[in-house]
Amino acid sequence: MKDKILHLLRENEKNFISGQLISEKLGVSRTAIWKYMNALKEEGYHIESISKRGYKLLSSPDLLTFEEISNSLNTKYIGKNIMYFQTIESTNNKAKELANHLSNGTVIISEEQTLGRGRLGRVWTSPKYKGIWMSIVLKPDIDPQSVAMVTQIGAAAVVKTLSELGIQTYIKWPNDIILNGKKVCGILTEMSGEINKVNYIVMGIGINVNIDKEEFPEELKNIATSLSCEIGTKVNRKEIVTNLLNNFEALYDEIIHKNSIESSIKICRENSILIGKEVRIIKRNQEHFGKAINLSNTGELIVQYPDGSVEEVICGEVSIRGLNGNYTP
Ligand code: BT5
Repeated sequence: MKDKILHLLRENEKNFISGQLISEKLGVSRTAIWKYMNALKEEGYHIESISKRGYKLLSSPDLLTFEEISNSLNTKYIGKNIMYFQTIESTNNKAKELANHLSNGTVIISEEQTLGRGRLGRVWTSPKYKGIWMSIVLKPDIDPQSVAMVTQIGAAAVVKTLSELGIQTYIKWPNDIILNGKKVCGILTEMSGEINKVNYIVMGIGINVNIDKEEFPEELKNIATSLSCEIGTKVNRKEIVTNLLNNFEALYDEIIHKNSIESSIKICRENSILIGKEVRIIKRNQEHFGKAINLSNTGELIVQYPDGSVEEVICGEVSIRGLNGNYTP
């Protein structure tokens, strides 16, 4: 019911709509409407109410609900179904739990995660209302070997979205987005499938939007940042989510319709922090040293080793060699 009331307020934005009219349209009593209005105000909606004139929506809070996001979404299937939580253990966990019953493109989003995860079971810090913690459920008809490409599509969509807001970020292959030398976003792509069939993919994206410097746990203070920390002002999360979903669908459609991720790879190459750098790669607990020379058309990192041999690396943990010769994460 709250959603319906909000919808009516939005349709009449800048005008008053009377309690009587809302009550007739929605078939509920005026007292009930008054209660819903109070609940909306508590959620942060700024609603003016004047007796005999009714209600007027003045501003909406920066919540990531379907109502708030769907307004500016121009996708065909990504985000057409949004499951919104105030708090959750992990949006990836929830997505995996429900994936078999969810439609392609469903987005699970939460204001907070209590057990947010990175790769290999690492912890992902996800404080309430301060970031974007969401997972997209995808059901593509592609080979399981191609699933890693989805991470590159996600990374490209994040970088494109932030650059459209005037924020230049870089991709540290395969799944980190870097702003002014620190990690501002991470992507965790998981899948369920058989040898030659993908049942579903869950792509989790975490973006630090309005986290203050002091709010990061001690161990992250030197390696993590948020958009607001770097820009100096609060950033509207809704706008990022809608733009990101719009951009993601456009890039993802390419793999579905053309079996290519050319547009994403172009963005990943142009904004790579690794290409041209001396790197250390850890794969299955083994260290390899070389130079990152390019990304392949399917998103592998092309590395040249000191003996001249070249390898297309599918996954791994990469660090860059600094001026002092040390490798920083
Ligand atoms: C990642 O893993 O970067 C993937 C992060 C994915 C998070 C999203 S949020 C929505 C969805 N639901 C989930 O439960 N997860 C996904 P990895 O490359 O393994 O990096 C993890 C490392 O990043 C940690 O070990 C920390 O060092 C660091 N880290 C943790 N929280 C961070 C944060 N908020 N910002 C920047 N770095 C962080």
